[in-house]
Amino acid sequence: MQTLARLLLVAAMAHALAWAAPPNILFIAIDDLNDWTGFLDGHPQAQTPHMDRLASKGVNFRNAHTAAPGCSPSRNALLFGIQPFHSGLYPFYDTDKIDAHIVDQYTTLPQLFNESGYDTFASGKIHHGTAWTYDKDGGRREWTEHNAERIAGLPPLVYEPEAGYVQGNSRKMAFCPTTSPLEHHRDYVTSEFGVDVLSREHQRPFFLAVGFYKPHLPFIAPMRFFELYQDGIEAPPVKTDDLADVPWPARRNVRLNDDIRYRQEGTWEDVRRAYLASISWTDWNVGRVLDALENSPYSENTIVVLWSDHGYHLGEKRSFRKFSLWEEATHVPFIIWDTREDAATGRSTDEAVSLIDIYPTLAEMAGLDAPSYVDGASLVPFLADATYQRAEPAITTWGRGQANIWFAPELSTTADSTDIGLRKYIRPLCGTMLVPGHDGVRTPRST
Ligand SMILES: [Ca+2]
Repeated sequence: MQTLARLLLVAAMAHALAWAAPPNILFIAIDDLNDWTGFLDGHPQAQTPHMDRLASKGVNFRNAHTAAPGCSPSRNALLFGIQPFHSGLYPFYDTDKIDAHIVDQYTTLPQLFNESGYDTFASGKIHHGTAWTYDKDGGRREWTEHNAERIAGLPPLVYEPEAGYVQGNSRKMAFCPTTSPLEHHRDYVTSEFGVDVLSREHQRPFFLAVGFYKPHLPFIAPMRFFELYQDGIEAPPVKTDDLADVPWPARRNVRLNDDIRYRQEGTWEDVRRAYLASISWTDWNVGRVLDALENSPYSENTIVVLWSDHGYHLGEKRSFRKFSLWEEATHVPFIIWDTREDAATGRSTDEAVSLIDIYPTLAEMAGLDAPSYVDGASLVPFLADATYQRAEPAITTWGRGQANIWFAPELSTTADSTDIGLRKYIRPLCGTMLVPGHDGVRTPRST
């Protein structure tokens, strides 16, 4: 008994130490994943058991929106911690192509952790562009270790076009299985890197970023993930007169040229099947990393955050891709699981939040001071109480002067917005931000 008591005491002390130590961060980035997941109910056939498991353990932000519905502006906003309308980073920039005088004034999220005593690891797509990192002159850096060389050295994947659909000989516009070994897929290499880092003994807290390329185009995945979707694929409801009552400013978001080809060729089902297969492939890779975390010594002192950089239309609102201010393109999966909690079970919120909130949230959770310019609001209150309500809306910007303001559902259902399939407004900002609570429904918390 004495031995048992001592063991229990040691275990209790270890638990207390785990709480006292800076938390590790597992930062899971996904490219172009909309709400077609089990935990967001965006498509009835979507199979995402691993992400669903994560959602069941953490807080599922069901009404989360990107800062901008394109890879580059979304990731720049999230990683630099600043809204496009404050930084000017509206368009598509490869991260290493942005003028230094613009971004050198900012500190990226991984840089903040690296400069605060963390070892920082990355694999796959975190920033947008061929540069893997944003390191400033003078020795400031983001990553202690980046897995770039392994990914750059991979052989081209072999497609099986007859088992899907490919536009011509395009490598990008392909919607079919691959026959290459798993090890040739970039996302497999990234999940493998995540497993490797989590299996190491770390002397310092770590920030591990795994960035999955799928389900971004081409919609390709190993055959086994296509086999999950052999039945007919349910099409999302698309009204034939869906755009008839959409105001002109909003019609600028429509990309009919994207839509026509698939309608004429009758290939929407192939495209949607391939998208779902790519999602399940991503989910499988996410699962590998989550399993490694849960089987590691870091399973009770790590904060997991999973996000996608924006959504995807897949035919809704007569559009194929992203690049719009409609919910199909702005709504994203977003989960935070703090493994330090003893009883984290299945909480979710419908409050509108933004991926711009990640920076201040992770900084606060790790006890770090975010730079004063950082936009967004910490989501820590939601982690303590998922029924928390806040005044701040989520703002999605697409190009200068265009934005959508997202509120919690109870604040945003007007007859007009419901009729046109928008739950909120699209209106030009004209250089002036709309004030939270501008509709008079709710007063900003700060006043
Ligand atoms: Ca993207």
